[in-house]
Amino acid sequence: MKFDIIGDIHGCYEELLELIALLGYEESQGIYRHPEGRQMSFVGDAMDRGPYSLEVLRLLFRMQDAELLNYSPGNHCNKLYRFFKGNPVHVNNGLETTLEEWRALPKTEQRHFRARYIEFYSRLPLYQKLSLDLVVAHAGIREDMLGRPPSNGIASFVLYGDTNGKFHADGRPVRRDWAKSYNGFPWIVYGHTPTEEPYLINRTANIDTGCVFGGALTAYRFPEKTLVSVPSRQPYQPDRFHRFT
Ligand SMILES: [Mn+2]
Repeated sequence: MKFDIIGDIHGCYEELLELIALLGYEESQGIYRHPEGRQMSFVGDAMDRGPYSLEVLRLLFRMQDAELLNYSPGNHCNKLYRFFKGNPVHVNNGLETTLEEWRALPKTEQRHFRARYIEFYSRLPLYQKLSLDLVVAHAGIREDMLGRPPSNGIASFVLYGDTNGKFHADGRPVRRDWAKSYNGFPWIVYGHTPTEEPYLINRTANIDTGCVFGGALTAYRFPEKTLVSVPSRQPYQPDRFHRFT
């Protein structure tokens, strides 16, 4: 099986459709299939901050209904799930934009969307083991975590990354670069931390090129290990991009 792994979308529906077309997928009744049988995979964080979070999610729901979805959640997916379940969450960091779209729906559609999202999320794996040599996880994963039973430690790593509980003065978490010391066999494709260019090191690929911050939406083709991207239509916010050193 060959895969096209797509980075953090964050509501950038127009760029997503453009990228899917550029990758050669064809649409029929809202479902996207590749003539050569390739499959899409997503690193998560489909929603929040960008303009069309609900449309992105509806596309993912249809793919899930057609049993063609390879998707594992990011921290934004997890927070929306907790909100819809009625748990107390801070409505910030882009969740407010998704909720604004959702609250604009008629009440019955709101209820239906919430129930569909809860079902969507509960069916997702923590990370995707797509083949012997390919794993997709939102913020990455360490090799020693692969194959271990799910735990809070693994869930936290996969959703939020390799953080040490410390924060910069502006409130951003201090991010540790697990990929720099990764020496495992499977390729790990992930997102979560926006960078100006895909960050490729060892057998890892961070493909969050900050589409919602005016960068690009990027796909990593596997096993070819080539990159395909489309430019963002959002305003460029240079201070939102991380620099791995
Ligand atoms: Mn994220």
